[in-house]
Amino acid sequence: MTKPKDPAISAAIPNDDGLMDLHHSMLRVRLVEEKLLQVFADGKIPGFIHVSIGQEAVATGVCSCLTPADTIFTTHRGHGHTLAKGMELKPFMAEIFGRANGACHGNSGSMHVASAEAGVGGANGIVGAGLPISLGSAFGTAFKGEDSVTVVFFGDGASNQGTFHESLNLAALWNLPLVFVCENNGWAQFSAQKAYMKIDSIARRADGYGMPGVLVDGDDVLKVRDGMRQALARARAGDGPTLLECKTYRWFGHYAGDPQKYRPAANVEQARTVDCIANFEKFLIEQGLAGRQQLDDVDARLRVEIDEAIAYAEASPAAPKGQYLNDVYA
Ligand SMILES: Cc1ncc(C[n+]2csc(CCOP(=O)(O)OP(=O)(O)O)c2C)c(N)n1
Repeated sequence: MTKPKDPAISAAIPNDDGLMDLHHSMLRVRLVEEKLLQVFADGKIPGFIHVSIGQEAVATGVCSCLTPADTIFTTHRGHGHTLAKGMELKPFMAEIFGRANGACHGNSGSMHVASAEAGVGGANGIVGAGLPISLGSAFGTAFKGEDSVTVVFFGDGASNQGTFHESLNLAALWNLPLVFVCENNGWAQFSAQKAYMKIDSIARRADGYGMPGVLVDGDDVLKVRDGMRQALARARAGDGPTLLECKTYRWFGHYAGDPQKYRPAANVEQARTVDCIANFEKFLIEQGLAGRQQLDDVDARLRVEIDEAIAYAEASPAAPKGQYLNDVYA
């Protein structure tokens, strides 16, 4: 087994195969979303999509620490979280296309996709709505004595919703096995963070509710993993929730096709100088863990897998009208 060249890194990271998995997961999310942008522009996807390109280290860093029994809840910008948690690509893609063979029979589309098998409790188009739902999920597993953990992803904008504050308060009070992951990309729709909140770091808010608030570099997959591991250990030991803030950058607009007239071009350029995947590839090569050709091969295999998933989605029948109340839980 190849070891990282730097002995300090080698001691901290005993399993180099795990590192290649992290690369695979981040690159898969990026390539899937790049493809989604193309097919969306071609008018093949109903509704809106919101991509997380540039933010892949958060999804991968967090989800790589979880087991299939753990459950995540995500947002309108949730493709990466869903795939990194283990949802299969073909039913995912068919769902985004609104097809009957999709994971939710074409009823959910991009913004409400869910998969019980993969432990994806659901995306949500209502900002901040995942937080109280995750509270119920964590309460349920704790009540039944299971040792699984619930994780909820949300944005910096969502941290101003009442649901954020109510959920953190109750989760801390009840010592729930829950990790709150704030993916802070500096923007909420068309507003920069400093236009809607006075503080820089959302992690500081944890103190007000009696739980640890941890701020990590959300563009470094290994740092996200370190933060997540600590939060998970706390949750699994019955010590309660953690607020993990991952600072990252939004490379594209709020939604696919957003012309971003409200955003200075320099801000977009600056965001794109921070590339979690390119940085991680550099690290793998420098540490002697992968060669350029090997990484290019991963890229090529992923593109084949993605093309097959698109073909599967396009060949799937459209979701029949009139079925929309079939899977409603009441
Ligand atoms: C309750 C509610 N208010 C407003 C909106 C419109 N809206 C959709 S996404 C968004 C911004 C969310 O920002 P953030 O939570 O930071 O997530 P990001 O888009 O940056 O991932 C807003 C205001 C909504 N969908 N739901």
